[in-house]
Amino acid sequence: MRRLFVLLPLSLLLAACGGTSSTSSSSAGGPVLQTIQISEKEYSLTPSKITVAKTGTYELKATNDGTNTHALEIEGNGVEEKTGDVAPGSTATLRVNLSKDGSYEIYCPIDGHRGQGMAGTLAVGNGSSSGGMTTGETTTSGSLGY
Ligand SMILES: [Cu+2]
Repeated sequence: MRRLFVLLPLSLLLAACGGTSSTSSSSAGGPVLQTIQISEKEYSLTPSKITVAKTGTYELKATNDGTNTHALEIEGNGVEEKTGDVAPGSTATLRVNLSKDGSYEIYCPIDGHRGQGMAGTLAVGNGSSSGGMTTGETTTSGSLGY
């Protein structure tokens, strides 16, 4: 028995829901989508605002460009991972699976450095992702006092 698959021009559909076509699933330990370089020094992270388009596995490559020991931690949406101490001039790589859209905090967990400015955000999705839901447009239903 044979079945004829009629391939319709699906480009519109795929554009609308492009999430599920890939054969390599994005479960834990999937391929690294992007390595993000972060420079650490007293007392800042550069860049401090990072945006990536979609969920998945990322590597945060923290380079200590300062003169004190630093480290890097990411936290949010159920994720909490951090590097060990990173000596001045050294680099540490943190591999994280960011499986949810949203905002994650990145910061140096050492000795109050976070409060002194070694903090930033990593946003996943940002409404511009091709897969997943668009969270930008919320219909305000029921206007008050009509
Ligand atoms: Cu630090």
